[in-house]
Amino acid sequence: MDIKLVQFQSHGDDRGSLVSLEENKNIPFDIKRVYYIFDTKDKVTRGLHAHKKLKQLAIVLKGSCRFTLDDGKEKIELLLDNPAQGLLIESFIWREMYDFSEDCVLMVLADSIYDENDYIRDYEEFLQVVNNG
Ligand code: T46
Repeated sequence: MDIKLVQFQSHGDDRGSLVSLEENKNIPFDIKRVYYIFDTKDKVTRGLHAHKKLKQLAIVLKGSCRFTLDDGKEKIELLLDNPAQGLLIESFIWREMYDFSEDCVLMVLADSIYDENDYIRDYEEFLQVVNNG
């Protein structure tokens, strides 16, 4: 599946920790957009879509949440709970995010500005596209 967990270097000392993100270095694309999800209510599932072109990298800055990732052939479940770790998600991966802790702050770096036409929000349509080209 076209996803990857990226481990960032954490610069730690007796004051605490610092992670630096640089486009086309530890972030493998031009960063065109940053958004973050927080204050997520109990039992909420977000996502429920795939992207046609968009590449993104998700980092949980605080707290934790779970991702289910699905390329139409297999499904992977992941817990994100480490701010020094990023989840790289390529296009044509169906994603669902759930089990957000109350304090979860999920930041996402994207390689393109927001475009609703890039979303596939219907799971049957997603399966058709990935399985029949
Ligand atoms: C993704 C997952 C991980 C904007 O106006 N600009 C933006 O950049 C984004 C991302 C969203 N919006 C608006 C569109 C909706 O009215 O914010 C509202 C909530 O967006 P959405 O329902 O798409 O949020 P999620 O959490 O289901 O999905 C988001 C991203 O949209 C998506 O690309 O991969 O996070």
